[in-house]
Amino acid sequence: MAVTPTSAELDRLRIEVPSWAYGNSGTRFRVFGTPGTPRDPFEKVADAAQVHAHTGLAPTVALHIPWDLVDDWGALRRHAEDLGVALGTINSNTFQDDDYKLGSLTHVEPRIRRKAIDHHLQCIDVMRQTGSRDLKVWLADGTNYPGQDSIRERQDRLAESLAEIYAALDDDHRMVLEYKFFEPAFYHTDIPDWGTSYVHCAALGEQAKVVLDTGHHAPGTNIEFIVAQLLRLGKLGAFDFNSRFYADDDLMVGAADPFQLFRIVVELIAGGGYGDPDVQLVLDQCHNIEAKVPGQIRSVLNVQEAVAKALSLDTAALDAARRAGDVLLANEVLMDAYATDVRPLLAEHRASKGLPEDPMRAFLASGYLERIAEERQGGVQAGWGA
Ligand code: PSV
Ligand code: MN
Ligand code: MN
Repeated sequence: MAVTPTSAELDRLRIEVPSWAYGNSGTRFRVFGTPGTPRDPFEKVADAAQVHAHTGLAPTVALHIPWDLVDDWGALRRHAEDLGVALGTINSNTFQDDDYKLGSLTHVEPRIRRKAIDHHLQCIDVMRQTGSRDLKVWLADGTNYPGQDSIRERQDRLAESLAEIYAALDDDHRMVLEYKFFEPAFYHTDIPDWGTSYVHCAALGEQAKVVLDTGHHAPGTNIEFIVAQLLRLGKLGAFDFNSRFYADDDLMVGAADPFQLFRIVVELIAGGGYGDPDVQLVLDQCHNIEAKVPGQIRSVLNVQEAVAKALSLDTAALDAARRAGDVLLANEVLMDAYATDVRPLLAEHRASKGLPEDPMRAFLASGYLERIAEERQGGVQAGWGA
């Protein structure tokens, strides 16, 4: 009962990859090194370009400031373009500085808020040079103990700080505001959920949108509901894709729960967000034990499979079943799409675009990993603790 997605429909998929996925990462127990780890942002972009070259799905690379600071943004931009990709979202960072121990944009001290706001203004300046549209704000702000600070006053300070940053955006820029229900703060976080992010974005204006990171919810949360609601409100600006078993695990998207990913994409399509450049799909992952470029290739292919399955949904049959109140049939139509083996179709689709039918095998056979292991000595950690 499934339908076959068209080539044009499949072609609308674009996934941004994060520069930090190519650096070494780990847990607080250990960071394992990987041979060939990039030593600078240029090498991270080169690795990201491999993902796009083999999949045709990942044309932009998100950067993190200050992890990816360079002297010459024009040179990094040209380097990316020469390799067939572009620089994408600029992520701010107010979580690795002692000054931010008790907060950044929400901090009780004006001096610290000023510093955090200025950092975001610096990021906006970087965006002008990289040609980036989106400033992504994720804050580690929050408290660990009841009574530690005023939840209400922190919201007011947050609103004020965000307004100053928002006012500095160019007309073609956006601010995308991420929420997370815990960690590193454990009692409360200042933007714990989509509702809080939405409230701030709505107050800021049209250029502010919510970021939904799939790993930032309590277990059991119905994420596709949030997708449907934010699309309905015109406020879903971006996804950070990854998957989790327990907390914010940042594992490969589609690895822990491919059915959840499918359900999310079904709502994305139903709400008109699929293929809409205003709903940016981004990976936010770390590859602690697996090779990084193949990990990214697997991830974008997992998203592509979920999209192809969701595009296989017979929406007319689903609609008819829903109107008839036929619960079992509606569920069956949905599950038919999920059960469709889209791999042959996707292999054919890739071949028609001059891409390898099996991007993973093609990349592994290319010799790239061996070459970077030989050429790059002393790669750095992906920012965490660096
Ligand atoms: C921390 O939870 C985090 O994973 C957020 O999801 C950000 O998007 C990311 O780090 C990069 O700053
Ligand atoms: Mn994220
Ligand atoms: Mn996260």
